[in-house]
Amino acid sequence: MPNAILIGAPIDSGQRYPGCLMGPAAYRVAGLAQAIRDLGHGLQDWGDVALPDLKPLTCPNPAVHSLPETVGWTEILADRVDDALSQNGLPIILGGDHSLALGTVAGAAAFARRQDRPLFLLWLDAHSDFHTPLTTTSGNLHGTPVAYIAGRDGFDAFPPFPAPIPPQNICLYGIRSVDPAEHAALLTHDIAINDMRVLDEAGIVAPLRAFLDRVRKAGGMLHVSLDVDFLDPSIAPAVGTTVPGGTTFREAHLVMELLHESDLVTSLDLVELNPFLDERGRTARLMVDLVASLMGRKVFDRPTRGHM
Ligand code: EXY
Ligand code: MN
Ligand code: MN
Ligand code: MN
Repeated sequence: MPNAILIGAPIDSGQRYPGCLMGPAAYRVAGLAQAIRDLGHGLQDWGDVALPDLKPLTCPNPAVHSLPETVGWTEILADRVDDALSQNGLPIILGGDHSLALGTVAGAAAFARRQDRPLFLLWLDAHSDFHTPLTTTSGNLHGTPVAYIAGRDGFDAFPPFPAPIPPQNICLYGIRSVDPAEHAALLTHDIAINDMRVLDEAGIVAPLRAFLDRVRKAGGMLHVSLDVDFLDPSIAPAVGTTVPGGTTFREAHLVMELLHESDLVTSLDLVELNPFLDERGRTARLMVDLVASLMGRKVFDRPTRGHM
């Protein structure tokens, strides 16, 4: 595995519940860097990204707020993630709300295009985040990254997405909250929608393995975007957008273990942690443990399973 590169993204402008900007500090306090080093990986911490000067930008949808900030974060994070990948690193972005993925995936897409490799996206989230700035009713741009990444219209204020990810290369996993406009748009895109109904029936493993097999066969890069609300609120309360019925502790660890065994992950977002809503740091610590599983922590080291 390449060296991990931590990139702090202290962002809470993509939604209205203050506190996500404390996320990068919480991950550092919870020992993320040491947990990764303890697994034998090299690690650099590039510190927190600073918001560049803002451009005056407006949106036809009056509900949208914080557009100049969100575009600023998008530009700087795209650059940082591209830089980290160009240095042969594994960028791990410490959010910050999910609007940061507008930039991080753009950076991964720019790098993948130069490498002439397809980029795949695994979106671990309660939400589909498939609004555009024109369809969002909350005006919270953390609900829009998947639409930007898939090349939907409505992002005129943003840099053109470097190479939109074909819908077939996008996998939504764990979703259980989709707004009507998102639902209508998803029906016209061939995105793999593994909502909780699918995972309840098929189990947590088979749909993920099928997606990972496609990434491997294509020689693809894989960006994973892990939203705290992917997890059930009973184990991960520190998020402003809790939705009941999320993944359990064991299911979430199994997802991370499968991702490690696949050896396919090339960049990772940790988003929506709001330490102000946490209970004695338990959500931050759980997220650190999940990253450790993704980076190879095991209870018992057995030979790698045949097909992984
Ligand atoms: N769909 C809702 C909205 O657009 O406001 C909720 C979005 C929540 C997004 C969180 C980050 O995953
Ligand atoms: Mn650069
Ligand atoms: Mn999200
Ligand atoms: Mn979410």
